[in-house]
Amino acid sequence: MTNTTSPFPEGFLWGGATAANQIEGAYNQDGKGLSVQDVLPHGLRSPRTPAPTPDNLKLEAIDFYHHYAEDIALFAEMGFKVFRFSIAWSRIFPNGDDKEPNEAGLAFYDRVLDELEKHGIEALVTLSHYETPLHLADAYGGWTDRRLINLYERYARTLLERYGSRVKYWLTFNEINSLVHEPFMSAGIPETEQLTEQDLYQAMHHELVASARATRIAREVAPNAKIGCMIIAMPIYPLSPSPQDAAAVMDLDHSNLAFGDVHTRGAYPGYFLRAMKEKGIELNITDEDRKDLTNTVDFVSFSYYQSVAHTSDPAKLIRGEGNIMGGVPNPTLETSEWGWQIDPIGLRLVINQFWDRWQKPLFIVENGFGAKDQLVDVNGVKTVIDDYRIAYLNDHLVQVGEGIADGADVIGYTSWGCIDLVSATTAQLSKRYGYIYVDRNDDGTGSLERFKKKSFDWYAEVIRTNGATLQG
Ligand code: BGP
Repeated sequence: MTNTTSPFPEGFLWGGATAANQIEGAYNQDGKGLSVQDVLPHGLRSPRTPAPTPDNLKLEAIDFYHHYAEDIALFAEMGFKVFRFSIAWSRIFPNGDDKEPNEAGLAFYDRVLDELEKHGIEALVTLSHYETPLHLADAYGGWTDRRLINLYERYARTLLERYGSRVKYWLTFNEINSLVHEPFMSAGIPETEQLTEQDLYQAMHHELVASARATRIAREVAPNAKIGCMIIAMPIYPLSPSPQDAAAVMDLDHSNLAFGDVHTRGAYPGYFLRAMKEKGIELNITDEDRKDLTNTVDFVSFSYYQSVAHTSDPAKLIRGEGNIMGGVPNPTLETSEWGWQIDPIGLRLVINQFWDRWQKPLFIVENGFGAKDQLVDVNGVKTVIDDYRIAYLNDHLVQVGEGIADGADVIGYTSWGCIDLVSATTAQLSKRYGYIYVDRNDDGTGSLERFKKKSFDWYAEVIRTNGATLQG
């Protein structure tokens, strides 16, 4: 049945999301330094390489660096109200600790913003999306080193001063709760045998302080900017109805929610302090840190791809294939080709949980279906008949509508990989999310030509009708 009235409020920010390392390419052009992604040719499937290697698709990615105008025009054709992209830290500060920013890098994002403004598309900028400058990983040990707070502050100030009047929505760290699961990709932390949980949680603290400082700086230099945190949302179901399983779920959920709690409440919650104590971890938290943390965010953003199950029974604690959070597979759900469990209703659950808990506007900044696409010829036009993607997105958006009807203040939705890009976990191009197909293959061949998929017109219609055409 088609909705006749849409639950989506007027002015809802429809759009798409990307990250610099997954689209830009031009990895060493115009003064850009290396980032951790330039030495992760196979994502999380194999260790870093000492230097960039030709099998790393991210070095060229989809060459957004030279195709941005064409791509943004296609987003505008779909009616995007907002476009999420990240700024590559190493394009601005090539080593991360340089005294002065790289003007050529800054100028590139000026051009991107010019193009967005031309089409009336709002920018949603992530400051740090899995792209820590490689020098900060190699010479500092990434975010385990407290000095990164000041280096990030300099970077954030540079961006907020330069673009603060043009960019309204900012995210400080992509999926900040991934740090404890994927330290190198998420936070430039070398994964050596010496790495301890103490180091990881100290790094988490450094990022939380840095995030709060960015908010503080925004208040000073960009008063119209809205700052959000960004976390992986993952509903967790008890594998059985036993109270033990329910308690295990609560503990695991807490380990995620802590990141949102600090960002929205300005201090560590009791359950987190208890967990640190029980792990024997003593965090180095200064009085200045505590003060910084009180700079809380304007909104909460999150990615949502899947839910997981959890159990207190060690024998049943099997790690699923899913995304970087792992989790026990839920026997009631189907999975994508990459083992990610598909659960639209889970999205309504997290919208309600986050809204009830934090009472801050919510922005869904990632959601989507990674699948293999077949380019076909329809009446002489090349396209992809991606009904599976349309079904996934439709069903999730219907649940966003349900969450809004439940009373949650959801301000926008940017589907992940609105144009095909290089996958973060597997570094493949064949794991496609886009409304726009990009002719590039896993072996690096391809013309980079862009083609509209069936979902392109479908999403344009959803946006045009503000969600009224979704099939509930
Ligand atoms: C999130 C990341 C994105 C993105 C997405 C899909 O965790 O923030 O960068 O890539 O997941 O994951 P993948 O690319 O591995 O399919």
